[in-house]
Amino acid sequence: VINLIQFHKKENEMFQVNTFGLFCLLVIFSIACCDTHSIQIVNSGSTNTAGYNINIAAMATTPVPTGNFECGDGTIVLNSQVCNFIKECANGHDEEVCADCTFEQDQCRWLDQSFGSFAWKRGQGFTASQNHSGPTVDHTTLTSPGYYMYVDSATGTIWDKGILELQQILQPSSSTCELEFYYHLSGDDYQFLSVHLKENGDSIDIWKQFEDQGDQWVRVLIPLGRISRPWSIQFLAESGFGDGNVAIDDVKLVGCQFPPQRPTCPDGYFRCQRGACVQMNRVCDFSDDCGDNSDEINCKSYTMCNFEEQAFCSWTQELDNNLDWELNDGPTMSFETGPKRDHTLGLPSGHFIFLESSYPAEQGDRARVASPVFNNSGGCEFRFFYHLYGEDIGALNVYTRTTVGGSMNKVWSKDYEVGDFWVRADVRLFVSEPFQVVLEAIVGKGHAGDIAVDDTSFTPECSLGNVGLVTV
Ligand SMILES: [Ca+2]
Ligand SMILES: [Ca+2]
Ligand SMILES: [Ca+2]
Ligand SMILES: [Ca+2]
Repeated sequence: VINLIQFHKKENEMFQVNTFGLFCLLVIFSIACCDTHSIQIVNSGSTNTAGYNINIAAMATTPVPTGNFECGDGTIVLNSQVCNFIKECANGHDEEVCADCTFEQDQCRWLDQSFGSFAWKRGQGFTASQNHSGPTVDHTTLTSPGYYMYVDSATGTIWDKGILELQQILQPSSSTCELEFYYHLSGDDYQFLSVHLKENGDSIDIWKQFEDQGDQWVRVLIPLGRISRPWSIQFLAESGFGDGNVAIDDVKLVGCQFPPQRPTCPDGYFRCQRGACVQMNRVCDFSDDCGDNSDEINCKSYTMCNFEEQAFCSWTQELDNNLDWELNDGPTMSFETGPKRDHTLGLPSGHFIFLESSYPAEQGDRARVASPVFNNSGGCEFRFFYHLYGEDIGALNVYTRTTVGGSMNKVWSKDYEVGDFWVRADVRLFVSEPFQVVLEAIVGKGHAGDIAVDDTSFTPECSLGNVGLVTV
């Protein structure tokens, strides 16, 4: 039985529902000038002699100016403060409408953008997959009523692309930002799932998988690091030859937030303009650790190179070796090795220096660059970001030297694959005479051994010397 109650009320005038027994209330409303009003349940309901009562009213709301976001508690923030990883709404709502989604209530801000029938859908329990290769439960609840997003190859033809895209622009992230999600990939033949980072029309794949994982949810954690421009994320599924199924669940951005404001900062910490505290060694390292970039403003006493405007800055190629470090942007020429984006910008348009390990390079070949001459006034530190991705990685070494052509002192080394992301290195230098730092990359056993470095910086305790080193 449906009781249709039609009413027309003025602003802020309440409407009362009176009923006995079990009931369900469906409110269909239309209001003139909807953006200035909201329907509100004025009280949560009570029982009296007239039955069960709920008061509903169309309440006038303060209009939200364009370019602003309503927190939902009466306060507003700028649109640019939404998903900037700093809670500006008192209720934190500006950071709750971003990428995170369990898909239990709805699809959050994730929208299917596929062109054909091979499209992402919200599903639960068994999928419609012909051989039931899809999940039977979701990941959030591990039960069949739980929801996930999926694409089924039975609905598409080979190489069809299913695109699931975040409709919310994310603001620049902190350097510890990671993307976590769970995926279910099963079927007879290749079904691809990849994750793409999108920025101003550019799109790069930051993760991909095409191997059958069986009937299980697999966790993925992708280090995103600092991304210095507004960005978004896309999941891309590609249909293979046979019947298969790709599903995702529990998407979450982890550690992307900036440090909270504090009344004072402890010793050894830098006080950001916005009142947050970051460790002193994070100052002037080409990474906005504060969230307002104030740790990257007064850097005159640091010797820094981001390989953007000034190519190699004060790094010079060494001539006593058979290869050169090269300047590059975007992906390197080889598959499954080398960075696809730099560290400074976190984007394909950013630059870095790298060793190309493909032919004609041979195993054991080395490339070296040398820093200017420094004096160490005590506590001198060399910071840089490295990228060691590929199964044939040779070695990345850091040396100090006090003469040219004499012996070198190895102060840092890595000779194995780390992964497809940038990693920070802090090297404390203990040399007391005037010295240079030498960055050396060595070719490994195959072409999948590209080695890259970006964002080098020396702290103010490394003061630039005014004479060269003795050549022996
Ligand atoms: Ca915010
Ligand atoms: Ca779920
Ligand atoms: Ca920093
Ligand atoms: Ca760079």
